[in-house]
Amino acid sequence: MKEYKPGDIRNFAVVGHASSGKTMLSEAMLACAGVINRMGSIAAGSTVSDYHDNEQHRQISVSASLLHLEWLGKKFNILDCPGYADFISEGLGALRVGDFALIVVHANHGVGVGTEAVWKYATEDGIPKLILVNAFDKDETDFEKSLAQIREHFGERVFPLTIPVNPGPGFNQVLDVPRNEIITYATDKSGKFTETPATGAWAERVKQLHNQLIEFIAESDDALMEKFFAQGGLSEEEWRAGIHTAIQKQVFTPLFCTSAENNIGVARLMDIIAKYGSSPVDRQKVQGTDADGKPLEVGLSDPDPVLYIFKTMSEAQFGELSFFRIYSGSVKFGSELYNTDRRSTEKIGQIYLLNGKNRTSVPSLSAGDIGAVVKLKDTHTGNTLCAPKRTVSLPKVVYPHPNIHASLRSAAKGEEDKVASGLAALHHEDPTFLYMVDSELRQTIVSAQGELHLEVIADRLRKRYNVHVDLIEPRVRYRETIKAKGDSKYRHKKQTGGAGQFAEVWMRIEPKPRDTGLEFTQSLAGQNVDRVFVPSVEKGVMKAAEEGILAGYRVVDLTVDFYDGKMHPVDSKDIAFQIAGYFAFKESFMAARPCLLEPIYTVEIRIPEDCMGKVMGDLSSRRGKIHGMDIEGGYQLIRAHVPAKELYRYSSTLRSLTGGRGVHSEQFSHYEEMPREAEQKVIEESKKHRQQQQAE
Ligand SMILES: Nc1nc2c(ncn2[C@@H]2O[C@H](COP(=O)(O)OP(=O)(O)OP(=O)(O)O)[C@@H](O)[C@H]2O)c(=O)[nH]1
Ligand SMILES: [Mg+2]
Repeated sequence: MKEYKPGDIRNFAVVGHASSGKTMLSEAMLACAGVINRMGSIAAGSTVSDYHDNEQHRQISVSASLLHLEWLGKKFNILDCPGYADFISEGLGALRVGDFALIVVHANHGVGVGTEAVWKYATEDGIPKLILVNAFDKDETDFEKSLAQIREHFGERVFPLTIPVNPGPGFNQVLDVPRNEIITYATDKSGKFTETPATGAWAERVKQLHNQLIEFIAESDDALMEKFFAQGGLSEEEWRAGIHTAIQKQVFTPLFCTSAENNIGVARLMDIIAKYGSSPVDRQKVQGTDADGKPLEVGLSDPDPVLYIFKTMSEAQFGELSFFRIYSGSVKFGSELYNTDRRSTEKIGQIYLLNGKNRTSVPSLSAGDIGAVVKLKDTHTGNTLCAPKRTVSLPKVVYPHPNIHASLRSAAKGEEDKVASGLAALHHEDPTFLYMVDSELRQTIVSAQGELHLEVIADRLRKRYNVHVDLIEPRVRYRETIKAKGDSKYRHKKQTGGAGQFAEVWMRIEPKPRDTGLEFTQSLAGQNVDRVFVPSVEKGVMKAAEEGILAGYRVVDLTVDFYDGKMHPVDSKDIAFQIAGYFAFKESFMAARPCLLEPIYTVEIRIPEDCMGKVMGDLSSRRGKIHGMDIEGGYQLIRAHVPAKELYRYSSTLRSLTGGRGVHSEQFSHYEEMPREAEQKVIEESKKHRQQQQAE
């Protein structure tokens, strides 16, 4: 395998809204470069990139795939990312290690939420963007309209380098602005093309665009600008030398037109990427921190290796694969590197170049390149690997919080350990998926980025770890409390068989303010009850409070006062007072106007203004109370308090109410008394639940 200098490497993430043609574009690039003889298709599940079962049967990308090829002597490392918002972590990792973003927009559907999101992320990562408008072979495309819409979103400096000449079915010609030519592509999907000079109206059009392009380029460099004014233009040599810098500085954002499906327009895009695209040399230095957390710069030409792990994945045929980008030094098979985040040493196993699932083993890779390594023992997504003598930690990608939750139910007994280790491994692989074992309600809550993400996680768990699980609605952590004072004089007496038991507990309870928990006191006077039984009574009370009395939820916000009782010289003992305390508490609780409290969440919702009506209507049907509204960057912000129960799968509802444009975050706020009807429902359900458990 050839070694590539950093300047000869093109690392880029192919990103964009769902189903815009990113995977087909990647496939077309592989065909152009001769990596594959013919293009596969999404329908047949035969693309190099979408090789996982769950991608093939859903016909969408679920994980980012690494592909590589050589074009005009340059090595392309392509990261084909999923467009579904649920799998945004894949795109975020790829954008972090890419030197530019290739943003794909579907010619029929235009800029979508997914397009805006990746634009924002690429901007935050400080990498240049190239836009590709795809599927010009479709009916009813309109180049001018697409361009105008894209400019509306991303600014007037979006500039077409190619324009479709004959859009619609049969589309195979584009006007090439830098070359002043019409390029005609072969219709056999080989990507081959012939060139002829533009004539007539096209010649006029291209001349005008050409001048505009040269102005952009001149703008990116003072020396070029001076020449531009002195000569009244730039020579071919001059503007070609300047185009790279102009793209780096984003003086303009190049736009291309293609039909990925038919491999039209792709080869010239690859030419431009090879000749003028960003390479690791354009980002020579990255900021990290040393062992003490002090800032430290990692330079491309530093001798010591520094690698960032942007993705890990467990594959049946490989085992655990860790994807990395090298920011300095090189990585060799058999060498040892230090994992700064885990504080452990890793031995580097086989290093691979990948094309989807096809791998080529290489002995080493050097600065600027991207590859994968197998069987690291304790390295996860977001970790930095470096030379043991110079520890570096590169900043981690910040992932969005999961906003959809479900409870994972084991359908078979005895699989708990397998489920637990599977969940831990899946979380390390995909940090946007979280899980929590809720010991109070004996459920495991899994949280993800969307419904589909949850399903994919459950699928992976079943297939990889061979367990039987399904997803159900989580139980809400209700609380029980009282609204009035109550009391009880409870006698526990057992005289049948064996040693007798006797205890009498007199108890008073009364409400306390919200969030103050349960307080146990004693105000015994006289000698009716020996003080040694106080802890016994307390134990009984606490047991009943833990178990719940009304509906099986923890009792809170009240004081219990054990003020008197009776005992028997022989039969009174610890267990007798525990039992009496337990029942005395239950009795006084039921006498004190008991009620349920429900958790209320603060929800922040961001939606386009035209969705206000629908979203507000839906919120009020969920018993939501609005307590703040703002306008921010053309979006409407709503802050509301919504009961936890009503938030189940809210993110899916919000997506469908807003065409995917609405997002929300939720955070626990406080407990509140429930409306009578809702309370009755919870009590009924808990009764049923208990009966079921008893029957089992
Ligand atoms: N007519 C036409 N169809 C296309 C073109 N590019 C992709 N498609 C089709 O559009 C659908 C989506 O294409 P993909 O390549 O999977 O799109 P994607 O952007 O990778 O999708 P996700 O990764 O799931 O977000 C598939 O049915 C493709 O065959 C194109 O240029 N023309
Ligand atoms: Mg795809």
